[in-house]
Amino acid sequence: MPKTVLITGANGEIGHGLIEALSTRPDVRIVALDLRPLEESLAHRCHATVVGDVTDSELLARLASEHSIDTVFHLAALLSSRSERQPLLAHRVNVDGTLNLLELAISECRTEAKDVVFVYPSSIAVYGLPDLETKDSAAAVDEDSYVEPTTMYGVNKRYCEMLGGYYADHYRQLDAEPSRGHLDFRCIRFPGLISAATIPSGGTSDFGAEMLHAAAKDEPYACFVRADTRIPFMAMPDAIKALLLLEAAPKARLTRQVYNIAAFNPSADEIRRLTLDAFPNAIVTYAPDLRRQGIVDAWPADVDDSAARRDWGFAPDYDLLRAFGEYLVPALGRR
Ligand code: AKB
Repeated sequence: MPKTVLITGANGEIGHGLIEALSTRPDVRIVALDLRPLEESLAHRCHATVVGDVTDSELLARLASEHSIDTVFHLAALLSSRSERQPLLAHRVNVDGTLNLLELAISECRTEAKDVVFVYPSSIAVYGLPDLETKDSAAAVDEDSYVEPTTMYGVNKRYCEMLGGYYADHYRQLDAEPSRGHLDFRCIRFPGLISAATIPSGGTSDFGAEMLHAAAKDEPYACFVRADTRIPFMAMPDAIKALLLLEAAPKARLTRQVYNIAAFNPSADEIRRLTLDAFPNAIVTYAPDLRRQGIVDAWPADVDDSAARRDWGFAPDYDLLRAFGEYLVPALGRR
């Protein structure tokens, strides 16, 4: 029987790559949900496309009645900068929306007596380093250190990590009869992601991608963080690879529900220099936005992803130089 995979936020940065990767698998039927109609290049790859809002529980109930969901990739979210500007909307989408999807998944488990894998993208935004001295001395932060988010987005992501753990391990624990189906919650804390296919919106790690895409379009770019700002980044193909690896991993191999993954952690100026190497006429200046700077200064310079490498074999294909030389610059040149 084909496996039915629900992808929320399907039109987003990660959604594009995930649909392209999953649609090559004959055993997978994709149900794509997004606020906006799916681009035609993606829609024809899906078994069904639904235009709607993850906060609409009636819509989700109808969706669940029409499809027997086996796996959920819940990508829909407002990112960190936009969440700071619209905190109540962020909570509604990032938390209430996730609660709705967890309820949809656990209902599938209980009514069909099957396990549903729920893959959830969290973020380095759950970390809150207290000051730059601590950030510089902390080196690679593991999953259990400095989990003190300072943004609405980071708080949302941390809460939903815990909510997923509740639905997986403790849901309705006072019921007389335990459910025969279980929700299998799996979570990745993503670094900043850089895609050649899409320009991010609403993130605070977006300076990396914005700089490169502006240069490719021969537009000047004023970077909103300092030149020495350093956070973890990853090329989008490795993010997609990680989601698929984690989803497919035997549950017995997993020693935790929430995993860091890492690839490279350049400073903003290292990104600028590689951008200028690729686009010599680019004009990249610095105009730090002290408020947004404060957000990324609280994020770790690097994360420890040894658990992901040990438990489910994650290893990035792209380091910084390969990401630019073999993925970003060639793809942007073609675009
Ligand atoms: C953001 O910048 O808000 C996101 C993230 C780091 O999770 N890209």
